[in-house]
Amino acid sequence: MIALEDCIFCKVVRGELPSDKVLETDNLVAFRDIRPQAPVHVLLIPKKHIASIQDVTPEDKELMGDLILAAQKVANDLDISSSGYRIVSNVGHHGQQTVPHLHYHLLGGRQLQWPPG
Ligand code: DGP
Repeated sequence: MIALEDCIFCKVVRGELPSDKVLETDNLVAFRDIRPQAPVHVLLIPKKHIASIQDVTPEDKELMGDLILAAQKVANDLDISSSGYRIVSNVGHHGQQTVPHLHYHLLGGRQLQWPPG
């Protein structure tokens, strides 16, 4: 558990850390990853602090749907919807999650490989 005031993505939400935002709504923000792994690499986060997908509760159902619809909109806006893309959410140690605030990575703009390793 980390204090919310120390969470870097909560700082992005509050505008205390600069970010290259591509979309913002009442309940979520989408911004470019600081270490892009593809020509398009956007992070989609809920404004509400949720540590990971493992911490989602039934009350977050609508929010989780909004994140996927936002990812679809960003893919359209950034012109990767016809070429295709990947949405990934890393969870915990084996998932190699490094920031404990739920986020979806939206990756596209090049041919991605599978399996991810
Ligand atoms: P994960 O390893 O799945 O928890 O992904 C965290 C991602 O967050 C990683 O790709 C790098 C990115 N990241 C970390 N700190 C910052 C930051 O301050 N700004 C931005 N834009 N991205 C960050």
